[in-house]
Amino acid sequence: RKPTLAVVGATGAVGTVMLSILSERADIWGEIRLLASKRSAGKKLKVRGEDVVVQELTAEAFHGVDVAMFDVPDEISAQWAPIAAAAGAVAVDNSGAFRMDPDVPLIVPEVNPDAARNRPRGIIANPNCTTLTMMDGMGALHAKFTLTELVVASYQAASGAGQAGVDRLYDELAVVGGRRDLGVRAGDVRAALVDKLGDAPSPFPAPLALNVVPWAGSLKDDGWASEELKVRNESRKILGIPDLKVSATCVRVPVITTHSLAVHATFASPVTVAQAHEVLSAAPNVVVIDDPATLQFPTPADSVGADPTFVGRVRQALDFPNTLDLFVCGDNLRKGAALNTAHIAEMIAAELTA
Ligand code: 2RA
Repeated sequence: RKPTLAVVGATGAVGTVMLSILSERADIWGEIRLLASKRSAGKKLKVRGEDVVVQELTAEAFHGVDVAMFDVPDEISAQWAPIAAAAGAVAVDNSGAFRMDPDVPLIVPEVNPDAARNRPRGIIANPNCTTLTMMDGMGALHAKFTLTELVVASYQAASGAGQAGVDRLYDELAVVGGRRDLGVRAGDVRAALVDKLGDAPSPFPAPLALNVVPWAGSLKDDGWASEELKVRNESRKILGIPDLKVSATCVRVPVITTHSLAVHATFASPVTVAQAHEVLSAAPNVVVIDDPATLQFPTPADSVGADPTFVGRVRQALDFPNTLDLFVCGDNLRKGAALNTAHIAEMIAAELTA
C-alpha cells in the first residue's frame, strides 16, 4: 500500500508551493489529504492534477495518515503535531515549535538524514528557511574541512513573512513605481506609503520598497531578532557542532522570493577556492555559479523557483586565516520550506514501506 499523506495548512504561502511540489515529484503517495482551519474547509485545491476538497483539521482527520506535514504557525503546530503523532502519523513540522526540542530531530536530508530515525515524539522538524539556504553548502564544506565559526548576513525575501509579506511588497512597489522623486529625502518613501496605503498593516517594521530593513522575526534578549538566533541554534543542531561560533544579522530586502546569505566561514585548516568549488560542486542540490571575470554569480532573481541552492563569490578571506567568504541564494519557499519538508516526508515514506 502506498502511504497516506496529510498536508496541514495547504492554503498558506508555503502550503501552496507544497501542493505544486507534490504534483511535480515522483508520485509515491496514496491518498493526499488536505487539512486546514474551519474557515478554509470545503475549498477545492489542485494536487497531482486533481481537485481535492480541504477538510477541517480535527483529531479524526489523521485517521490512517502515515505522514503529516505541517505548514502552519508555531502555536497550531504545537497543538496539532502531537495529536497527529498520537494518531500514528510521523509529523514533519515546518514551524519553529519543535526545532530545538532535544527529542525532535531537525533534518536536512542532504546533511543529517540519519538523525531522523531517532524521533521519540514522532515529530521531525524542518529548519527555518534562512538556515536552510546555506545548509547544503555549509554541510558539505563542514564534512570535508571542519567548520569552526560562521558569521552571516542575510538578505531575506518578503515571502518569508508569508502571503501578507508578498502582498505588502507588491502594494508598496505599486506606490513607488515610476516615482523618480522618491528615495531622495529621509522619510519620503515612508510618507508616500502612508499617503497611498494609509494605516494598512505591514509585516515589516519599515518600508521595504526602495529600502532594506535590518529586522526579521520577533525581539529576543539583548536586542537579538528571533531569526538571528534561529540561524545560530539551528546551524549548531543540524551540523552537530554544539559549540559552533555563530553570529548573524538578518535583513529584509525588496525581493519577493529567495533568501540570500553572505557567509564568512572559518574552518579548522586553510581551504582554497578551488577546493571549495570542488566540494560544493559535488554536493547534492548545490550549484556553483562563480566566475568573477565574467560577472557570473547567483542572484535571487535568477534563483527563484529552482530546487537547488546556488553558491558563488567564493573567496579566501584576506585577513582571516582558514576563512572563506561566499554568497548563497535559495528559494525560501522551496528548499527553504516546502521542498525540504517534502524530501523529509519522502525519506519517512521510504522507511515505512521498506
Ligand atoms: C522569514 N525565516 O524569512 C522566516 C520565515 N520562516 O521571515
